[in-house]
Amino acid sequence: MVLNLLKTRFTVLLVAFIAVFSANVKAQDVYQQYRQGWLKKAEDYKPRLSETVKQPVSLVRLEKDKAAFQGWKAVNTDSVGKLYNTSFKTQSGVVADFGEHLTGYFSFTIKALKGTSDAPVRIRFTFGEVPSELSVPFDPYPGTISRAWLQDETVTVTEIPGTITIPRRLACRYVKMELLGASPYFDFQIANIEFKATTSVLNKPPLLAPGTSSLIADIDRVGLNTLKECMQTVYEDGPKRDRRLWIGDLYLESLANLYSFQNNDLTKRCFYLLAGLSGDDGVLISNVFETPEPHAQVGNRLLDYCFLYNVALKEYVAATDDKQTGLDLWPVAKKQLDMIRKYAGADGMMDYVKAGKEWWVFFDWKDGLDRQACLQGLSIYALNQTYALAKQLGKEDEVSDVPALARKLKNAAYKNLYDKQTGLFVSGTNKQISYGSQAWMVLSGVASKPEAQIALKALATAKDAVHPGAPYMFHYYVAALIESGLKNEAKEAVQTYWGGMIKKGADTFWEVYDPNDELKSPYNFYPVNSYCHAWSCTPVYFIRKYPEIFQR
Ligand code: RAM
Repeated sequence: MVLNLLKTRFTVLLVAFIAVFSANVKAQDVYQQYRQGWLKKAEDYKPRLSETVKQPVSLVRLEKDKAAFQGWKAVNTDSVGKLYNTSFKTQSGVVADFGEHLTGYFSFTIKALKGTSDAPVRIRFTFGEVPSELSVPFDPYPGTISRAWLQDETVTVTEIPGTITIPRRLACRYVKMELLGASPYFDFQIANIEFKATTSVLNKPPLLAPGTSSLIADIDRVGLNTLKECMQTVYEDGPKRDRRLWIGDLYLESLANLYSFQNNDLTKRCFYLLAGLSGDDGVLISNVFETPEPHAQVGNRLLDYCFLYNVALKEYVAATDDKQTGLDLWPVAKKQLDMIRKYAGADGMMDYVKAGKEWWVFFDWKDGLDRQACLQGLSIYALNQTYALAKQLGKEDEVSDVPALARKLKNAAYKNLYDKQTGLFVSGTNKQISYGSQAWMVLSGVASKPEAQIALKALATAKDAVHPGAPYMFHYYVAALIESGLKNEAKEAVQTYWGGMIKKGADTFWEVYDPNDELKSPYNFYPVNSYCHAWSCTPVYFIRKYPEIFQR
């Protein structure tokens, strides 16, 4: 009897414990009540892709040329008819040029020319965004990211005639075709190759002002191409690589989109998707994939990107007045500020060393860049921008500590990072001078306008100043020039940097571009760089937002 009573008590306790425990497990998801709704909205705003069938425009030969980008150029040789009308056995290694960057699906048709097909045919196709991808051997592969990003695909055709579509989505302008195996007892030809190109861009952007220089018009056109190619069912970072949504890339793409294609539903989708796939602790994950099920790259937490989500959301709400989206996602924006509160020291300086140990603090692909000033500046910027968003949404009372915190960080930055002697901002224990530090000290408002102008101008002659490593950082440098009123310098910087890519033959802008080192790669192998990269599209934003600077 006593035993029975004890047993019953134990069972009741166990059930109660399990109930409390599972409630706690669920309570750990800070967005539990919103998450499914956000993912549903992300799905609702998923765009339909437009499809256009494209044919190659010519055959080209790849030639070594010291003057060409990365040492390789494509020279027109024949019309595509030559490929179609001649035995493929005599043409192994031929390269077709589609004349423009395309993202989508590649198919080809094979037909017998002579005899009966008695064995399979094997062809290796290599797809390249730039000529070097078709010229530099991929193996032995020295890269630090997957070899499989490189777009070489071997196809074995067992039935002839036949039309085959390569299942993998590809991004390229050029395709090289090499014969790896064929029977000596029959002959065949490639009868047709084509590309089904996809994008979610449907609109044409407004025309530039009639007086716009041809260089600026070219930069705008190539920027629009870059953006269009990256706008698939999310804002991808690059259609060749990494083919996914990163917060930093989304920020710059959504700005460019606001002033061009105005596909605001895509922006909305991306905000909801990132929110829906954030961690249970409410912190955003830097990048997400759409298939086979939407999921995040678990564990990839990038501190600056969390802050930029807020900035991007604020810009979007301000430009579209879509307060509903702002309100839906306000809990996410509010939550990201916790990381600023966490690392802000009593002296008003962000503990960048600790943050760097616990997070990926990115800002640029640049070895040796000291990120203290960048992090301090972006933190101030994100606080102020999030407060502006709160004001738009009538939520100021929920972040009432923010203006004082922003002021504190700003005063501390001025006190600790400004060198009055040189007029430049320094970063870290070695007092490093960099473009990034000046840019973020200007954008955050730590520098007054005259100080900003002095700092940005002083960079040109500063010994050992760390230059931007990628167009991503260059964006913030140009934004700082504009912010400080250095309009001519801003125009000059866009013309020199992005115009430099145009002069080297870019038809889409690149992930990495160092004018002094064309072979630079964050992945130790430049053919795996992305040559149509979202964050490089931002001249579109600058040119169109500031016509008085760029369209005169
Ligand atoms: C690379 C991509 C992407 C960028 C991240 C940080 O994988 O270039 O665009 O956002 O790094």
